[in-house]
Amino acid sequence: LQQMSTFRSLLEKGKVRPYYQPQIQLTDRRCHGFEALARWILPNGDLLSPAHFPNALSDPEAAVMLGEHMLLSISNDLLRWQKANMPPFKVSINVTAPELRRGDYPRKVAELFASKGVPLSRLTVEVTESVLLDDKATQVAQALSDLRQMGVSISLDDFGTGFASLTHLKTYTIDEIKIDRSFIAGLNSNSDDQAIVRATLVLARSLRIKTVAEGLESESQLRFLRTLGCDYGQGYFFSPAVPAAQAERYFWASP
Ligand code: G
Ligand code: G
Ligand code: MN
Ligand code: NA
Repeated sequence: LQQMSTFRSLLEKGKVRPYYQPQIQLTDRRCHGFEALARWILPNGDLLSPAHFPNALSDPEAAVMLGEHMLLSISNDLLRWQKANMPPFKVSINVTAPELRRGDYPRKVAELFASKGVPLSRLTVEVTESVLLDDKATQVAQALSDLRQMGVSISLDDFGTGFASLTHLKTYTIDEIKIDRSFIAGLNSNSDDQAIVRATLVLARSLRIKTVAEGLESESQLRFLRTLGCDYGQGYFFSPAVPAAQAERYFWASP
């Protein structure tokens, strides 16, 4: 309980912020959008990823708090970018099962974006397959379906590492899959990884699902993925996640 109120005050003090990692269209290297990644800014200026937040992703209550905080911050950034006449690029947010289980998530997202005057088509919700396999899978599926009807895009994160990926592509209406970085890492050396990535891209294209390669770190990975028709790339080769102001500069500097 004490830890929860500590986490809440951390969020309220603005110590946790979305950082934005660019997603680049591989054909022309244009900036297509950004994935928002939570960063805890420590007193000495160091950044902590949620993987190291105490409880943030394992405790349902903390996950809900983090999600609300991220969504509010992202909507504020989107509004500011809209006022600065930036083109309507997309922003992705990572969403967990506890948030989607609650039933009121789509309505809350809709109300927040309506209050800012930001269209819901600016937002992509990233879920992992484990979210789809939640105990309350029916509620989760309903929430995703409602979000999509409202104009939010749905992205399947860490694709290929979970269970029954192909069933999910059939059951849910998915706009995008993110090929897990473990497959991208081996692209230039491992023929199994090449085969998996190639097959995933063919499958996605025939289902008219967009593809993002995660963890893109080299020019040779970029060439391989572009040749095979992968739509977007995200990784240190382009940029790590950066603060909102730097993301804005990155966007304007991109082709
Ligand atoms: O950048 P990286 O170290 O942040 O991310 C570590 C893990 O934390 C990844 O699995 C990423 O999806 C997740 N993550 C990053 N930001 C958020 C967030 O705002 N909400 C949730 N639920 N997960 C996040
Ligand atoms: O699980 P998810 O894909 O949402 O989280 C993204 C994670 O990948 C974050 O921890 C982010 O910092 C990390 N990441 C982003 N780009 C790269 C990259 O090029 N290489 C590696 N190794 N990790 C990356
Ligand atoms: Mn993600
Ligand atoms: Na991922």
